[in-house]
Amino acid sequence: MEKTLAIIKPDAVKAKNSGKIIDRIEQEGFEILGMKKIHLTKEQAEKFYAIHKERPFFESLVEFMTSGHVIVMALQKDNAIKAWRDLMGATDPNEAKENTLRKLYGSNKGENATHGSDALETAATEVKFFFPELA
Ligand code: FUP
Repeated sequence: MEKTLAIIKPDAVKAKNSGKIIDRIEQEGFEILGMKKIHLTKEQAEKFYAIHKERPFFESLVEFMTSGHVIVMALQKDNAIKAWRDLMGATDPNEAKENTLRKLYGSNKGENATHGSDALETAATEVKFFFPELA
């Protein structure tokens, strides 16, 4: 069984879409190993997204991710990393498939409702970042 890190981003929490997203996670057969609602500090967001440090959108990404509460979750399922990314849909909600979370609840490439780890190594790092007890 694989683990991945999922985040319900500030736009979706503010819009009161987190319940619907968590329901979908359970319906799709993920086990929620850990879950907490937190307000990221600037330092946490910068560290979490350090890989994007040189990208032009880094500053707005950090600002957005610290603009309100997020819900972070450690999810488990067979092929959890791909399964969660498939359920989220493409980064840009306008390009995401019908019925994916980003299509349903995202607004644009920045405010796109959810985050998911993109590979085994990043999933391990990201789960440990928020849930060291599960690593
Ligand atoms: P994803 O793995 O689908 O979350 O996409 P990326 O790793 O490419 O991007 C990570 C996050 O950076 C996105 F979720 C939102 C932000 N981003 C922007 O704000 N603008 C962009 O043009 C691309 C990404």
